[in-house]
Amino acid sequence: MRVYSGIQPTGRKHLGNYLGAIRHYVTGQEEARAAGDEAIFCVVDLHATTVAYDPAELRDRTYDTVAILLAAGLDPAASILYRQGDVPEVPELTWLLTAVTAHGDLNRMHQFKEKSAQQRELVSAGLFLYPVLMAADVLAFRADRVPVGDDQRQHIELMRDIALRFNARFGGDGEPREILRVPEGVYPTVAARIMDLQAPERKMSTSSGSIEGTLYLLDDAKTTEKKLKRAVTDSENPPRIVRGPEKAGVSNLIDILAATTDRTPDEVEASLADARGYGDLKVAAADAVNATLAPLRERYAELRGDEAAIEEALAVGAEKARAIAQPVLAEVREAMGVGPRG
Ligand code: AQP
Repeated sequence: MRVYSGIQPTGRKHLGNYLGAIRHYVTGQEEARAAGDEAIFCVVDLHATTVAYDPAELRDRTYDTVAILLAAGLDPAASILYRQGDVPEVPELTWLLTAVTAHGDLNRMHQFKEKSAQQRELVSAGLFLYPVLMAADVLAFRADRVPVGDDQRQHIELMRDIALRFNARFGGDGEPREILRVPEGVYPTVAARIMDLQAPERKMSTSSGSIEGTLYLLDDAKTTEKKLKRAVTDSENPPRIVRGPEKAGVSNLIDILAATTDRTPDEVEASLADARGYGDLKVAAADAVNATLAPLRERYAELRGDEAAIEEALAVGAEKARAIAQPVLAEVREAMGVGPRG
């Protein structure tokens, strides 16, 4: 059972990234370890080049992101942690997979529509091909399970279609051979989509949110508390601490509190049934978020300064990753008739 996931080294990582993805990486690492396997995690620097970016900053953000993953509990001795740009098999596979990717499918991707609308100077071809690069990331490792937040569902479905279409087209006659494994997305049951605190109808996001609406993992405890206390709720009188379609802000705070205290949203609602108002929910959420993130914040401060150690961990990861991806790529090339006969 192989677990795989990737994260962009863009911007500052936020609570949505943590609750929707990073903390499940750690669980995935432990599940894989128990099954005698290594989970694989990637910092996807090539994905980050698909929108306007600053090259020097990309390297810094890559170190920031690796340090966050390590601080959250990823162990490079137990898992494979690598930087996407260090594994050239992946961009090569991306190109090969474009042969079985429909242009129309890429055109339908929500993320492409949203992000292309945000670009001021250039909508790059890379942004359009982003989902194929993401498919290659996972398919190069024959991963079974991909822990991601809810916003990635469409990309995962496309990745599955690409794998199925590849096997059908190049897996031989009769019952097609599974050259590429068809992976499954694994989505959190609570907090799969954390919303912006100031605009709770929109997801918390690196590129499109406001600073006030985004809880950065490395915000200090006071800032976290301030942002949560100012979170948009609603004007229901008397206030009701329950989830509902008309209560996006309150629902989001309930989800955050549930995920950071390992309870269900129903349990959180029950525990606050006698609360005087939304202030109680906000204070409880701030305390829980700060308690959850305190060890990560502390550990990050210890790790981030040593870039040589981070590079060393990434080099080990890249070597292990390439050893897995190379035979997969060789099989893909052979099946597609690319290069010399194998
Ligand atoms: N709001 C969210 N709630 C739950 N999960 C989320 N994820 C992202 N936002 C939320 C999950 O985080 C993982 C990493 O996502 P990424 O590689 O796209 O990193 P990012 O660029 O920092 O993520 P953003 O904020 O989503 O950036 P924008 O909005 O700029 O694209 C993924 O598993 C994702 O599902």
